[in-house]
Amino acid sequence: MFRYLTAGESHGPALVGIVDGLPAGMRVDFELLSAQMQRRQGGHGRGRRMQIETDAVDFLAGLRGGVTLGSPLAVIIRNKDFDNVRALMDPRTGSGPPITRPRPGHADYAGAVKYRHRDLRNVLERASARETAMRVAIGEIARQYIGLIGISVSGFVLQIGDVAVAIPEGTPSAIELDASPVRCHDAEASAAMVACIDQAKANGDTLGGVFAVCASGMPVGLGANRQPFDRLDARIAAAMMSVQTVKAVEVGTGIVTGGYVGSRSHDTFEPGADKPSRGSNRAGGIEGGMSNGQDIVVQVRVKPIATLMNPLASVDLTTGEIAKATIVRSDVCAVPAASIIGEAMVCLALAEAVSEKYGADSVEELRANFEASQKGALALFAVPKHDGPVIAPQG
Ligand code: EPS
Repeated sequence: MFRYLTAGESHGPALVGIVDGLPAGMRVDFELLSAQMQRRQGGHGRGRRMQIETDAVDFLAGLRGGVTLGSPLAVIIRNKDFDNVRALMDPRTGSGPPITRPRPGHADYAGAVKYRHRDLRNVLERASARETAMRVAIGEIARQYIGLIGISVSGFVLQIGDVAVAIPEGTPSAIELDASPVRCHDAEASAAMVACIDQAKANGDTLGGVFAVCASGMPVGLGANRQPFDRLDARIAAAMMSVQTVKAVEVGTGIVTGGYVGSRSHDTFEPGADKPSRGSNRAGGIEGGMSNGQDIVVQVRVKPIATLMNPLASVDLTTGEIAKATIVRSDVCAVPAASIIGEAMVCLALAEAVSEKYGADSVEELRANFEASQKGALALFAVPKHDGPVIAPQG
């Protein structure tokens, strides 16, 4: 089974990832990997840290000659900023003055109490979104894996602050998205989003927003309705909620259909050439916790970053007295980066589901399992052609 773990502090020596369950014989495209790493580092509104880091991905195990061996993949991204803060962060000798004024909205307070840390740095280092660099690295590996059976995944920005665009009909192209400083397909909205970020920066404030992730080329039947967390929508929602700053996930048109009648909420079946087609995709590609063959469409809402240059009220935990929250170097807006991280999380969730359904030790076996499954699904619908709608048997 495909599974993964990550480790690493924001200003520690490195981020580390382990991916287990990839089939042998998969050629890794390193150019696509670096392009994705650069996309995560970009986007208008990022802070100075991104001028220090280059997020080069190295492999320590699981690959030979650029091809997976079937053994666990070990991945490392060194933090260049570690050289600037070695005295503070060295795993053997690191120490420094404690941070004691928790930022509202950050992990600082809950983490300090949970782990009994008196220095909030011991919490914020792992809570920082720096670790998402590793998620994007292993998410790109997952994308290349699910790409073997024709699935593609794209994330893009729909809203920053109060500047919003409607979700487009089709998926915007990578060229369109790379051309936008905020990864939004609409040029006019992109310019307004940039202005909104600049204004927030001038105010010492931060911004959140909304991004979408679409997966196309989906086979029917990824995920399962056997147990609660076998469900694909539950897993994708959990994967998205695991990203720092994410506060809400919508599958398909879930938010608005909550206020609709049933006749306006579902996707009708229509007769098709070799299988039924659908009148719409309100379900966002998932019914009963299983992919239904339509594109998976998820919209994700991201809160503004918790570190404000004009900080909110807090309490100094060492004195119990009122104080301004700690200011540390940070970003003004990371929604464009979050859209790339969201892509990675969908790729990772789908990789788990793909390995469950078509599980294979080699790419060859994966392809054979996938083709057999597709053939079997089509055979199921090899019914005599007629003009009316396809009627499912009752009961
Ligand atoms: C982050 C704070 C900032 C961001 C960081 C997330 O880091 P620093 O304190 O080093 O300036 O830049 O994001 C990254 C480092 C990254 O690679 O995305 C936080 O507190 O969450």
